[in-house]
Amino acid sequence: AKPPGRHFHRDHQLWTPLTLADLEAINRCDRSLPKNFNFAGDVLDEWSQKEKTGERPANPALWWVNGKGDEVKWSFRELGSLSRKAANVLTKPCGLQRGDRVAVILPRIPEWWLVSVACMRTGLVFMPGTTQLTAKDILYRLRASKAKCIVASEEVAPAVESITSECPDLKTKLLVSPHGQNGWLSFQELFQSASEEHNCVQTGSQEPMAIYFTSGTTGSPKMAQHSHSSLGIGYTLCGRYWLDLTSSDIIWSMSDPGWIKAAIGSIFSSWLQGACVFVHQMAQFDTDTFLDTLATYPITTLCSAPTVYRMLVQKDLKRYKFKKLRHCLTGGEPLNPEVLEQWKAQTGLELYEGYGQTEVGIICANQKGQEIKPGSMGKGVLPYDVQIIDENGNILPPGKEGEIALRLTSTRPFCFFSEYVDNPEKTAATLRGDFYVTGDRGVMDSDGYFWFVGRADDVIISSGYRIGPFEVESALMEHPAVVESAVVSSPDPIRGEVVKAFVVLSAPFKSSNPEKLTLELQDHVKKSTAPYKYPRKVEFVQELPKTITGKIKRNLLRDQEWGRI
Ligand code: BCO
Repeated sequence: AKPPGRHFHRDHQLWTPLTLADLEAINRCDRSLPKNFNFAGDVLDEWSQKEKTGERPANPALWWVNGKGDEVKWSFRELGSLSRKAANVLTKPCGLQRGDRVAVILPRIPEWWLVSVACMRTGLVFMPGTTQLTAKDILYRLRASKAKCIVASEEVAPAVESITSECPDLKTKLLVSPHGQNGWLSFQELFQSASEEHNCVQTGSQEPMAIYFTSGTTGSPKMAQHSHSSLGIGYTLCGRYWLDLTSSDIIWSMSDPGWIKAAIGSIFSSWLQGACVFVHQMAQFDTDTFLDTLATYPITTLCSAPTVYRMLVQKDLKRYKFKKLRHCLTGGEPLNPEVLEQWKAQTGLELYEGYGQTEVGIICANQKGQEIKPGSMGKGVLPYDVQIIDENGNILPPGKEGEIALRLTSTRPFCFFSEYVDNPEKTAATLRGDFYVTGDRGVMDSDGYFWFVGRADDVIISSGYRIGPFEVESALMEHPAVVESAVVSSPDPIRGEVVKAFVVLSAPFKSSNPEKLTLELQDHVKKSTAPYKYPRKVEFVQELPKTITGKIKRNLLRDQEWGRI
């Protein structure tokens, strides 16, 4: 039961730091949320204190390499002072104020961590995006969010430049690069002269902290907004029991900084436990470099998409001796049991799958110490009550397929996203009776293990990316060869599923060479929207199957692809 009206220091004058046990108690619903919470002030600065008093091992907070001999190692104390400098850059020369939204589109460079923590310190709402975003994607994000500032790297700057005039709310462009550019403030230059003195803002626990864009079946991506506590406190149990981290560990979670998985693995879960976050900035993903990294650095914990493990088990893993690796995790898409078995046979290590969503974080996991059932994504994790429900919101018994859902108590769980910004209809559509519906279908067995079946809608989960068919169809429609198209998932041995486009050609292109036209369309999509969404398979058809009202039957095409009809 919750202790009645238990409040922490910010509501009284007494200052007692929140301990990890306090944060765990909040996650177990044994304590109420504090009125105020700030991850930078309440967690990172506490680890900095523990470093000072010798209560934390001499393990960096951030360890970054780029494979070209460059290396950065920061303690929590250094991360503290550098992120305070970055906070002063954002508030002083950039003129940003608490609550302003900041788009952050950077590759895996140390500055991404500095800017993210600086946003927390100043109460700015950060909106990470992958560097694969095109000018059109960035324009949509800046306009939809009315972002005041964009922080970008050199490779993204030209795309931003091309659309800036269409973004009236954008006041500041901050470039992270050793070279200056007209119309941009230089992060490096301003950082040099910024003060290390900064008072962390006492943000409210439920105050907005971050926005992630998520794709659905229809329309453009939605803005899922998270609060300081949903991200900053909500991953305490995940870090301890799924990632099995302590302050002596070094975790390599290799998601691109644009995805919430990077925030989970490379900020919140890891730093809540005081672990070291390891980052390898690879120019391009490459299995040899990946394996060499595990053999070179004392990484204890690895978290990567199933696609990466599917690529790795193609190699002769016995040739590699991993320096310190002891715990491996995966999530973002379903893991095939064969890959788990192959990984275990070759490395002697288990693979602990977790399942979650940008909106609600980790929902199910194979936690350390729990028996793994290959092919299952584990059991529901606290504070969630995970159930399988039918279309009317009734709980289904074990063994029955239905929609994976989270039972809601009288208040919205604190670790939930707060809303889809400016989209009350889509926010409301996630609720069915007493449940939040994930949009994924699954089965729970009699031991309480969950098994993923597939999406309830048309969203495609490929290589760990969630891809909305509408976005790909819209990109294809811009090409003169395309009269209409239907985009569905298709099986793939490495990527789990890939994007397949069924295309009806316009008259002038009907006699084109199909291979050449396929490449042209793929190239076109890569330029129009983030390249990871491009259709890896294209089939030209005379017409698309439709309902009597003219709606394209994507489900029919998908079932055909998966051999279900
Ligand atoms: O495979 P291709 O070469 O044909 O195409 C690739 C790239 O070459 C291409 N591309 C990239 N930038 C380009 C470009 N083409 C033209 N111009 C550019 N500027 O586009 C394709 C991109 O595909 P990719 O990203 O899958 O690349 P890659 O190298 O095959 O990487 C493989 C993975 C596995 C490393 C990558 O797919 C990956 O990181 N996947 C994981 C995604 C992830 O982290 N998802 C988590 C989402 S958050 C979540 O699930 C919530 C959980 C609580």
